[in-house]
Amino acid sequence: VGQEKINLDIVTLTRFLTEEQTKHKEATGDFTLLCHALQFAFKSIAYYIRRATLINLTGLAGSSNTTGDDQKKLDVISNDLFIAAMRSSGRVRALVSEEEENIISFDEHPDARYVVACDPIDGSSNLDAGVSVGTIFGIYKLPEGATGTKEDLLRAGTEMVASGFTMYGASAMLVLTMKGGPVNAFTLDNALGEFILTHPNMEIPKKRAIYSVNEGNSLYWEDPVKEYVNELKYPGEGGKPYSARYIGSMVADAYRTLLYGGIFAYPADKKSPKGKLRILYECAPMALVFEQAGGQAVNSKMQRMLEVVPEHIHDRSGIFLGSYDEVQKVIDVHKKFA
Ligand code: AHM
Ligand code: MG
Repeated sequence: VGQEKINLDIVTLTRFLTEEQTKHKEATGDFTLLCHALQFAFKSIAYYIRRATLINLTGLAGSSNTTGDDQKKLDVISNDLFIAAMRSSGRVRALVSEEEENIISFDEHPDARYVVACDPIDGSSNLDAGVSVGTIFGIYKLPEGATGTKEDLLRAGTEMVASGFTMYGASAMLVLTMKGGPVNAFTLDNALGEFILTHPNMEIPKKRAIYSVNEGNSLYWEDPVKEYVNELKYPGEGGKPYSARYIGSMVADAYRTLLYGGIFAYPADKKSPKGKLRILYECAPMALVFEQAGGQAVNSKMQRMLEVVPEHIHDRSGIFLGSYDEVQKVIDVHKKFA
């Protein structure tokens, strides 16, 4: 009496992965090992982010990455941690990172069957302010005989075997989905050093009156986007306008959208006709998560995001993702203009 009931049946990520593996008779355990390396990378990055201000890791590294963004010290460290983890897993043949101009091949593991695309720290403009950032990843399996060249990564998101992201927020939250399966989220218990399954079978609410977009770009928006956002803000007689929420970290904005519903958008516009966010390691992995949670994700041409095939590894796209009905509204407004 008066004692808290302690849950003795905790599903750690390790247990979850083991149970998943035994469900698949043909599984070799390679994917499980890759996921173990992933979770170690997330824990390490979370650890450095939490201590950044204390150990002089805030600020710029003095370099810039392929797309010309100034790199923060934590961008560089997280990228190195992520690459080292993928390399040492022995299960990754090649990797694309936002922070690396070229694909990285792990030639020491010629038989590895997976390729990974990642943004080691997404939302880094928020880092020094202690606002949530995240790591985004997409995993592809190599076809027979493929050696993990750039071309092996220039594939539609529909071909991913798994994707997800970790948000480094009040807690580190790992959202993971495997192709054709549910979306599960795990919370890092810092004391145990384990990701614990806290949000099994996530389903995004079908609709919710929240929109998330950098409205400072509205001067450059195309007409359909302007009209769509105006409809949210000025719903007409008796309608209630939407709430705006924009963190400026895709991972954090997406995580909230997944949980509460609503829409997140980074449209292509007159200033950035190809959009800002990258297809391989930002848009496609998120699109898989949102579709498998019951939502939708489309690009600025209203094509299904997962079917877009990039021409180059760092290609960008406009994106709208979120609740099924909210994304449908964007599609419908665009149809009127077509
Ligand atoms: P980054 O990968 O350089 O951090 O940029 C990606 C970030 C996303 O997390 C976020 O959605 C977007 O850029 C915010 O951009 P803006 O500051 O233009 O609103
Ligand atoms: Mg990014």
